[in-house]
Amino acid sequence: MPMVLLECDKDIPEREKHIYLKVDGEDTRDFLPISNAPTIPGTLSERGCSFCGAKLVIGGVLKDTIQMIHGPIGCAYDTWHTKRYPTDNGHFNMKYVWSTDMKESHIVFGGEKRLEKSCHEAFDEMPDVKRMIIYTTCPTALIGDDIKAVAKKVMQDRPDVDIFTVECPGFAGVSQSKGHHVLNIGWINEKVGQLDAEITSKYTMNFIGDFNIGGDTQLLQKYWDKLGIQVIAHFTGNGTYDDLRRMHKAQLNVVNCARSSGYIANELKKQYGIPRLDIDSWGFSYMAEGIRKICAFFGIEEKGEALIAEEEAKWKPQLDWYKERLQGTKMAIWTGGPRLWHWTKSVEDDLGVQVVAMASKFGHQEDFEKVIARGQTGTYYIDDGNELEFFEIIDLVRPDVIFTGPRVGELVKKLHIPYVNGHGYHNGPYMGFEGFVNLARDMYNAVHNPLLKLAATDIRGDAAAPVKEAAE
Ligand code: CFM
Repeated sequence: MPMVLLECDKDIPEREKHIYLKVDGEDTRDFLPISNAPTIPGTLSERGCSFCGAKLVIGGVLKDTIQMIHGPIGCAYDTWHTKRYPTDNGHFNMKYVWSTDMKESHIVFGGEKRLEKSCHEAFDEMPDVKRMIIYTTCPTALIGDDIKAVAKKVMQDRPDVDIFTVECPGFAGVSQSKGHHVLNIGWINEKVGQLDAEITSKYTMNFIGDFNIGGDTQLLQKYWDKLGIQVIAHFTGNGTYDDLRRMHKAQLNVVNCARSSGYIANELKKQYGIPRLDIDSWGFSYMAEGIRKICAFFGIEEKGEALIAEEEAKWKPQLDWYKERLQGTKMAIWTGGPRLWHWTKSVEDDLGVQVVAMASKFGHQEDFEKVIARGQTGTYYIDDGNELEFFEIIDLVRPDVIFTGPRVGELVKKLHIPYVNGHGYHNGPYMGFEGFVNLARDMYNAVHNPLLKLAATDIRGDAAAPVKEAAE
């Protein structure tokens, strides 16, 4: 029976439908874990809210845009400085946060005036910045503040600015996934098609679903430059607001994160007839396959082969050094969703690593279909996992390293299991050829860190004695 009821879940047996163990001979189509469903009361979810999916994941990556969060100050805190998406203009996006700082009286009497004032204050304070995204949050959505009307008024008062609004309060959906969707659809319908693009190459594309985590976008950009492909817009790594208004000008949409950004690629196809091509950007085999697919589209296969050969010659020896030493390492991946299917086979093929457990916070059915197809038998696949389940799974599969966020990572460290930041990376970038060597290096450093043994030493009682004696 591939669905698993863990010991810790006996009081919330509904969790059984969310945990799957891949076994030989089962047809996965009959046993897909439930996903993208409301969190079951009683389980302590690791999910983020829908506002976070729009602001922290997609909009906040832009390098030239004021991110105005219309809500209490707390809504701004966790969307500031907690993500690592650098930019080539001095990381403007990571240095500042803007909030209307709503207090009780504003909730009672309405916050539109306050929002209008805050918009002007922000533009006055930063006269070089002319673009803004305004987000609603739970309280301002509940009191019905009309942020679109405020944005319109501010744009009338300041003809040189442009403002986009995202009406996706935290409660809008079951997880951050809803925020991705709202931002994607709002942007294509309200902003794409507004500006013309200067075309400098015969080959043009948008790169969709790269958020420049640890410099991923900038690393891959070197490949596109070498291939002579002009990237009209990055959605949204190291991207600008205005480039995203030009997305309709590209010949091809290349999608990395299908979960957060597949929606806009689909709409670009529907509304503008631009084809969509999905690739995996992590791992040597996948990256080479992605470059081949893109080059085949443009008819520049030879250039693609030359680039792959050059990169492999440069980085493969280092990858192989790590592969030799990481063979058989047992890894768990507990992130949002897509990285499960992007990584499970690439670490297996390129590093000889075995993935033994995977947990997704907000993946949909299609993400589980992909990951279960690519993953191994004997592996656990969990939707919306919680802390107790993580501990129990650790006992069952004994991973050597866990790729997850700092929240869960700090917990597993106490069990003397090393973690690598699977969201923001330890020392990225991780995409592309060079990036995958970085990932291998961080995994190697984590698994072989001698401090782990020291941390596991029980210093109560006799074990502490020699140190004490030596000090005397
Ligand atoms: Fe896409 Fe992302 Fe991810 Fe994501 Fe995320 Fe992320 Fe993630 Mo953290 S856009 S779905 S909402 S690849 S922030 S950069 S790492 S959970 S698997």
